[in-house]
Amino acid sequence: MSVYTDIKNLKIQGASEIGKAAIIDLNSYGNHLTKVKDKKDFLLEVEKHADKLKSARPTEPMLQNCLESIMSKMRKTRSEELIKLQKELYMQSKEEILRLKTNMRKIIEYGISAIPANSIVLTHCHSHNVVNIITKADPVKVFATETRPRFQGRLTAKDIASAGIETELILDDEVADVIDQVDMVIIGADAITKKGVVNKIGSRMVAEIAYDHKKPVYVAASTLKVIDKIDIEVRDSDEVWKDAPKKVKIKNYAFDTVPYKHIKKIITENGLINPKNIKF
Ligand code: RUB
Repeated sequence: MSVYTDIKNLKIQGASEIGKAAIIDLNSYGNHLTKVKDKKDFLLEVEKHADKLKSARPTEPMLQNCLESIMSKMRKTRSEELIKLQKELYMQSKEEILRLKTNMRKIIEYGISAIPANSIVLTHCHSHNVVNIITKADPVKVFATETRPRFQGRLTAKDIASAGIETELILDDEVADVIDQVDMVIIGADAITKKGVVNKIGSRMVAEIAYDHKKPVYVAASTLKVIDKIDIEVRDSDEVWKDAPKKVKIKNYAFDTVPYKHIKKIITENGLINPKNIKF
């Protein structure tokens, strides 16, 4: 299986992991090219591979931004020989990975400061930023939604329980029933857009319920996810109901948009930001 297929099939999931896996794969692809004629040929092949990786999840700005950042530098390279071009691709990929790691480390630090001692936290889906924050902040209890239809919430529950934190997996439909028990909601993001934060389908419902019950909603995300707007990914209806009767229509949106009204702060690598201050 290729990294492209693993991203497309959600074997690799979560914006940050997708970005990281794509960068590593782009570097590996370029470094295994032996039969290219010249510099132009090398750059063309690498660009084609970057485009293929981007198309695995076209609505993931972090994936697009990371690969674009590498390619924009590669296009300007003065290196001519294959070995030097490959070295440069390696250096640019390494730099991009370091940027992702540094951003996540800072998001974790700021995120920990947003979770008061003895808190009960609710989260939705599986965000690597959120899991890292929660496991280090060590709240007294975490509610994790199961996150239909692909159940990424099970990954979250598993990670948090393994860190020794009391964890309760709940049905997505159960959020309203437990919200009064929680102190705060913290979710990740796939995109930070002008209209709001785009994250796993159901995030909007979770945020609206929290808002109605006066519980703060925090979003943990790198500013590498900032983009004017994106189309919401529509996935195969089989994920929802495999042998559904033909007359039953199913629209399987992967994400929804949480309006800023429902978000208290966005935890970024630059600190806790008021959504109004995001620069597009
Ligand atoms: C995962 C999801 C995560 C964000 C943020 O969706 O919505 O909350 O990607 O993740 P999917 P991270 O499973 O469809 O990829 O904090 O890891 O970047």
